[in-house]
Amino acid sequence: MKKRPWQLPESEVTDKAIYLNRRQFVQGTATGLGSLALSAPGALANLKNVEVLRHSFPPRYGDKASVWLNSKVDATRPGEYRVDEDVTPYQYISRYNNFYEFGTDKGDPLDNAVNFRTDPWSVEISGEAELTGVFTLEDILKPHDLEERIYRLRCVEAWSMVVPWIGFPLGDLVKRFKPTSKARYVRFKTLLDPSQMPGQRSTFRSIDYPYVEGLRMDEAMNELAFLSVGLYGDVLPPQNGAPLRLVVPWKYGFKSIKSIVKIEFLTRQPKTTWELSNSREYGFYANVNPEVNHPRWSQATERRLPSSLFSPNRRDTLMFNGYGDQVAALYKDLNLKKYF
Ligand SMILES: Nc1nc2c(c(=O)[nH]1)N[C@H]1C(S)=C(S)[C@@H](COP(=O)(O)O)O[C@H]1N2
Ligand SMILES: [Mo]
Repeated sequence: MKKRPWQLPESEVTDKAIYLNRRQFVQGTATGLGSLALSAPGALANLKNVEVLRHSFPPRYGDKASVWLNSKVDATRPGEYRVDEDVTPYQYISRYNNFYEFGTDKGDPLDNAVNFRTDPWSVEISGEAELTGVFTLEDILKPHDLEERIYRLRCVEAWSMVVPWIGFPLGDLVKRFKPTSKARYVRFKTLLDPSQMPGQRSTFRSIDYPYVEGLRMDEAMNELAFLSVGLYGDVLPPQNGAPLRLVVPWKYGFKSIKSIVKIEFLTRQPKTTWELSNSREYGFYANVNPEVNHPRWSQATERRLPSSLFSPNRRDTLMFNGYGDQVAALYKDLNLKKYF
C-alpha cells in the first residue's frame, strides 16, 4: 500500500509550502493544489481530487473541532514573535510528543489520543480573583483575537523544535478575571479522565495525576507567556494538548501544560508535577539554562528535530532558550543555580 504523504520523511515534503497553502487546499483552490504538487512531485502528483488531500496530508484536526473554533483559527493574524530558524516539520511536532496521560513513548500520544474528546470543553477559574467560575471554552476564548507565534520549544530531555503556535497572550486572559492583590502565583491543571487517558490508568506511573503546573504572577504576565489553541494553521492536535495548552518558551517544555481544565490564582507557590515526582531533578522555575545541568545529563547542547544518529543536528542551548531580552529581568535577584 502506498504510504500516506504525511508519513514521508520531511526531506520529501516541503512542509512550509503545505503549511502556507493548507487553508487554500482544503478549499480546493488551484493554487493549493499547484504548490502542493510542486513541493512533493513524486508522492502527490497522482492525487486527483481535493478530498484525497483533505484526508491524507496532513490530518486536519479542525474536522473534529467546532465550527466557531475553526473560524477563529482561520482568522489568525501573524504575530511579532517569530524566530528566524526553520520551522520543525509538522510530522515531528505532531508525532514526537510528551503527553504522559497518553503513554510515555514519543509516539504513544498520537496513537492513544485520536479519539480524545475536546468538545465540549470547560475551564474553571478559581482562587484569588474577582471573577471566578466554570466557563465554556468558547467564553474563555471569545474576547481574544488569535495570533501566530513561532517559538523555540526546548524539552528538559535535551531535544528541541521550532513550533508555529496559534493563540493569545496568557496575560490578557489573566487580566480579564481580575486577580486580587493576594494572587502571586497561577496554577494550571490538566484534565483527569482515566477512561480516556490510558496513562492515568497505568499502575507504573512515573508521575501523579492530574498534571499540574505553575507560574509566578509576573511570569504569567510576561509578554511571551502564551495560551495556544492551534499550530501549523490548524486547531491543536490532541497529542499537542488540545483544546487549550500553555506555551512558556523560555522554560523547559514540561512547564507548557496541556489540555487545561483549571486555572487558579494562589498566594503561595504551588508544587508542580515534575517537582513532586523528583525535586532533585526538576524545579519549579525550570528556566532553560545551559549552565545548570540535569543531575543525569548536560543541558549545554540540544538535538534540534529532525535529528538522527548520522545527522544529530546538535546545537548550543541558549540561556532562557534565547528569550533573555524578554525575561532576564524577571530573575535578576534570583540564584538560578539554586532555583532551577
Ligand atoms: N498534561 C501534560 N502536559 C505536558 C506533558 C505531559 O506529559 N502532560 N509533557 C510536557 C513536556 S515534558 C513537553 S516537552 C511538552 C511537549 O509538548 P509537545 O508534545 O506539544 O511538543 O508538553 C508538556 N506538557
Ligand atoms: Mo519535556
